[in-house]
Amino acid sequence: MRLSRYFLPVLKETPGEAQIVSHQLMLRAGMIRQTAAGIYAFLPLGLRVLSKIEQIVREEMDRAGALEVLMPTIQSAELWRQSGRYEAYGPEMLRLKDRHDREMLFSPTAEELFTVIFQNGAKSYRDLPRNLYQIQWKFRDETRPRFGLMRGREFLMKDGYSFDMDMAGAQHSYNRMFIAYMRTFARMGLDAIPMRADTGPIGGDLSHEFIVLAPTGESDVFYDEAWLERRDSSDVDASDADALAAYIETLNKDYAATDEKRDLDAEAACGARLQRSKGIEVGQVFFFGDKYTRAMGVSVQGADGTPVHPLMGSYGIGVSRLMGAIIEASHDNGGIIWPDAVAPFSVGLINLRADDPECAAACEGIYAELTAMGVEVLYDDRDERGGAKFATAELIGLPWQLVVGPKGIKAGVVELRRRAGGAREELSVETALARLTP
Ligand code: P5A
Repeated sequence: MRLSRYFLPVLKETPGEAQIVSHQLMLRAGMIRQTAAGIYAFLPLGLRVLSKIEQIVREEMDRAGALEVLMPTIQSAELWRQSGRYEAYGPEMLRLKDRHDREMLFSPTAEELFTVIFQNGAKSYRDLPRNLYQIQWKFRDETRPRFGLMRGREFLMKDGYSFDMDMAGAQHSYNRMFIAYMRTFARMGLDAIPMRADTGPIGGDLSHEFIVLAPTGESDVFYDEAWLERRDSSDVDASDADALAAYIETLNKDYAATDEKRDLDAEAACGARLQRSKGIEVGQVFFFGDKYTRAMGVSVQGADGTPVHPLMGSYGIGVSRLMGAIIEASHDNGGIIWPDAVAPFSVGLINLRADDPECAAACEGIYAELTAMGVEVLYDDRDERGGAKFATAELIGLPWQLVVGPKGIKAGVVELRRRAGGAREELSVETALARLTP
């Protein structure tokens, strides 16, 4: 992509409306714009990141055996009356009427809809277990939308729902999502700690929130610092139910809880290892048994012929919130530092002298070659001073900067810079290209 033809409205000044660094940087880097309180438009650079995050979530869900679907955002009030949540949800639910005066709503979550859709395709125990998910916009009329994408009113969520015949199966489904979440966040360069959590309007009695520690987070959290050393979940075999359960049990041996689930005895046992922090909730998993299947009269035929209400769990990831959380975790004074896995482009190619024919020709060659190799390049071909180009490159935070100047080109070298850490190297064009191609 050539920057001269891109849509990248960067801002020099920090917008006054933004209180936290991720919101400030997303506005300054031309990724998003607010269109109403808590509602955002995604511009090309922001959309690329959102799609990368989505894709990682999708790959890990698919790997864990979940099946992707897409449900409508607008749902009928009737559906929600069946579970009793239409009245219970309160003012956070955006309610609408169609031209026939029928009551509708913009989905804040989708337990009811997935429950009836599941019933549609599952009649007997042979049709279970199943796990269905979607990546879809949600609307919650939050009292205090704030911090940009962190607490929006319209936001992108991955929501998944599992259906099992018995407790052992349901626990295994929960565990599979648990481990898939650990992997998902790790791939994005985030340390997310699973913490015992309250269930709120979703219901049930077992729940974990996945929390990224950050001073700007909205949740108060308490944990044993031993947690910070537990990261690697790559070698557990998720298809082996007992091995997975044992792994999660050791994982949860150390104390970690949100405000509402504090356990003072467990905290005393942590002694000096107890930490208190703020955190960003990037995901939450719930087990609520037959709460919805029973309320909505959904059942399948068991092995002995009697009808059974399947046991359900639901699993959410804040896809758009993650964009903010990643920036909170990875930035410096100059701007964003994208982890490779979610970077909007991997290389920023910087032409220091767009008016120098030799320099421009070298850049065109490099651009063509990288593109042909499948490397995502944003080529700064604008007629601007080097200083302005460097400032933009730092701000938008692509993992690599490849700097091409007239002096270097005469000597046959270019400069390769790593955004994280700032290491610089002068290399021949060939070596630089070899470094950047997979
Ligand atoms: C789980 C999936 C649920 O809604 N039902 C379906 C369950 N869980 S949840 O915790 O309420 O939301 C899931 C994740 O969505 C993100 N999130 C938000 N992101 C941005 N703005 C908001 N206002 C917002 N509300 C929730 C969080 O990451 C949460 O973990």
